[in-house]
Amino acid sequence: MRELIADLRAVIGPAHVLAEPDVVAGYATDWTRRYSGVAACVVRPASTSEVADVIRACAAHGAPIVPQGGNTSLVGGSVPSGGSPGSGTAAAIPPVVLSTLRLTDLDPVDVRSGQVSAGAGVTIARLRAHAAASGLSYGVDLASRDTATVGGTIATNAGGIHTIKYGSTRAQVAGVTAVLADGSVVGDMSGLTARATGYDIAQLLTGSEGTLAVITAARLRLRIAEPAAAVLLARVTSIDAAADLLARIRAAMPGVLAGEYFDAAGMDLVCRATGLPLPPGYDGPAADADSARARSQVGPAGFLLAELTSGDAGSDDILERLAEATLPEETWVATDARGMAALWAYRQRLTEAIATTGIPHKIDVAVPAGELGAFRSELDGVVRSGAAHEGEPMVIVFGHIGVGNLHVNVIGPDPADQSVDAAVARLAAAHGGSVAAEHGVGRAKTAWLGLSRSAAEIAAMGAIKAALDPAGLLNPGVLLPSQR
Ligand code: 2HG
Ligand code: ZN
Repeated sequence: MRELIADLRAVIGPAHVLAEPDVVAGYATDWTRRYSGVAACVVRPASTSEVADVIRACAAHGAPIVPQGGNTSLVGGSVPSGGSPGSGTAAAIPPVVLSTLRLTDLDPVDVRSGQVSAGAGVTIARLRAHAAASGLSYGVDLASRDTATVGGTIATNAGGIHTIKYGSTRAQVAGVTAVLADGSVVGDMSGLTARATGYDIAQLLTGSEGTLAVITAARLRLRIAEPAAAVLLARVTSIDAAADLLARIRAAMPGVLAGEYFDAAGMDLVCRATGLPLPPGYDGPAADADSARARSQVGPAGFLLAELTSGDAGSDDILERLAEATLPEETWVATDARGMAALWAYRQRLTEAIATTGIPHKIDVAVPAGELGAFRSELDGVVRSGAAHEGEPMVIVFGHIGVGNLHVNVIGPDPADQSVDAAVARLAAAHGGSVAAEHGVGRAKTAWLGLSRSAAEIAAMGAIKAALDPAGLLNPGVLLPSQR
């Protein structure tokens, strides 16, 4: 291992090979603290050619490589294995974490093509601000925007709050530059849409979770900016009522930028944990953890949040059109920036609020629109029977209901016990859903891939992996069961 570190220092300079155990441990632990592992060191290359040099050096020593962007993965996809749930087989040499955070080049926006070239380490917030300065917008936005990176969001095909309008990251990717396991550089940053020259490597790498190559830069499509003109928050009696209300709003409005759902238990928790004021007139969060937990067992009521764009119409027109959607009695609408941010805060601070209660089980699934109600009503029972634990677990469901993407958060069961995660994944699959929606498969869900993909598809993915990374060096144990 000492020789590996010396070789890495020789190729990218000693300052960018971090080997102090405390520092390495920080990179080897994920945001939830549920997944952590062992790494030989952390490397921070600053260019595609340095990434290639690092990969060649690692390959020469047989050292696995774990690519890492902002380390906001919630499924253990950006940290090495080592005893956490779903960890891969340990290799002889611990993996090297390859941080992309110094790949920060951001070209001027190409207004003619409506595209921009960005380094893998550029954050989504920086990219969005850069596009906005040219009157354009990047179609992906998510709560972790200040930390999540271009490379990481492509690797996981991240979704976020605007998927209902612009699609997931896949729809924004016009090209990438990437380094393969043998150190060769592939990709096409021309951004040409009219191009039919064989396999589309950028699309193959989108959602490949660092298992086929390390993405170092991307050519991204931008959209004409459609600023939010109103945000609506409505109390609904069930998740089905939320989906129906969203459908009515979509029929009545020119543009829906976001359609989000969260359980009433989530409103309780977010207000209690962050001190946010309640929406005026709402009958208040449960005063203590026990009543919040009790409310979470019922799980019938929740909130729909919709973000709307006006097209050419002004906000008066939006309010008139909203009236056509027959809104519930308890509905709050904001048309000024501050009011809109205040309504969004209930939804966007949920992850942070849940993190204050301990280490949650986070199960990101997709469920067909027609199955949302059945899935939600069976969920609490499935969670209760799915894990051995003391006391009642707290279940909070929220997510991007406009695309059927739900984040099931369960607090209570031991973080090391995966039975509750498996039970929820099986429930989603039983309702025709997907075991992974926008967070990726990571280390957490490799065992359940077969619930959403056929044996032939998994074999085809394995064949692609074996062809591009025969030694299994890139992110072993993530997405596909480890070959090592
Ligand atoms: C969100 O939609 C993120 O806010 C995080 O995908 C989801 O914390 C989660 O479970
Ligand atoms: Zn999400």
